[in-house]
Amino acid sequence: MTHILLEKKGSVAIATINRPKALNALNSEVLNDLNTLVDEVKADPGIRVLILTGSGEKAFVAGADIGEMSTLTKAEGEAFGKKGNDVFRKLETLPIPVIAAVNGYALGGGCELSMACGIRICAETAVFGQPETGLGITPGFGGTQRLARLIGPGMAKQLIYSARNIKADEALRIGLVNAVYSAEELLPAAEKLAETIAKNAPITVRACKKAINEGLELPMDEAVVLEEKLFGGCFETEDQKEGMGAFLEKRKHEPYRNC
Ligand code: DAK
Repeated sequence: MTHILLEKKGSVAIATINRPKALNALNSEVLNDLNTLVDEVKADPGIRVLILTGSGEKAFVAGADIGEMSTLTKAEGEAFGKKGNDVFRKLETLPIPVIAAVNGYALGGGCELSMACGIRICAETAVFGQPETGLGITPGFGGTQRLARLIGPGMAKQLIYSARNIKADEALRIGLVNAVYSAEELLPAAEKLAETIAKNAPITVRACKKAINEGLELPMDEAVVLEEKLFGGCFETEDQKEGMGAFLEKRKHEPYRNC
């Protein structure tokens, strides 16, 4: 990968989008690297949680690359949108949890990328927004869909139609992020959260992600059936036996082994 740095700390992987001169804007190369990243993380059974952040002090991702997009034809624009949507969907459906540590601007495709991660926390300096209507385009990497699902259609419409950027405190108030930290505390907080998640039984954490993501797309009667199946699937795993056995024996469980 040319524009993504990948570091492993125990069972937590930290991926940093590293194109600071363009505020980590998403060009085709970065999208290709994101695709490779998801493949690599998925293929590594030792990784239980992925953190995604941006390099430098200013930006998480300042959007899709406006220079690259400016000359696209209609057909090329559609293909660029598909490329972004495919890789964001792949990230969203990665079986393990993904935490976006938003360290600065998360505009356009950057806000959309953070929303494809299941959990968002940010620095006080973070700025979110979907500025596309001010550029003569619509949000093209899932923004109209994920923002409306996350913060409700009324607030999503206001932000998208107005192309207004919002700061971290407003993002917290409307539920776009779960927590705000000082810039220095952001990554340690993301790592602490990731380590807490990584200590729990991995099979069940993955099952919970699948249940929430897929269940939200289903009518409730079908969603609870999905939950029942995933719940049933946890039984007879080594980790379920150890977790419940430890409780009954009044001892701390051994580290979960992902089996
Ligand atoms: N693309 C390319 N380069 C960018 C960029 C971007 N999105 N954002 C920043 N840069 C570059 C700047 O051009 C500048 O490069 P040099 O001039 O130094 O070579 C460098 O990063 C530093 O930026 P600034 O000098 O502008 O830094 P400031 O601190 O003054 O301002 C800023 C920071 C984030 C407020 C400003 O850079 C800015 O407004 N950036 C653009 C933000 C933006 O509008 N983002 C949304 C992009 S649109 C679709 C597919 C995808 C999408 C839509 C449709 N389909 C195919 C349907 C997605 C669209 C978007 O994401």
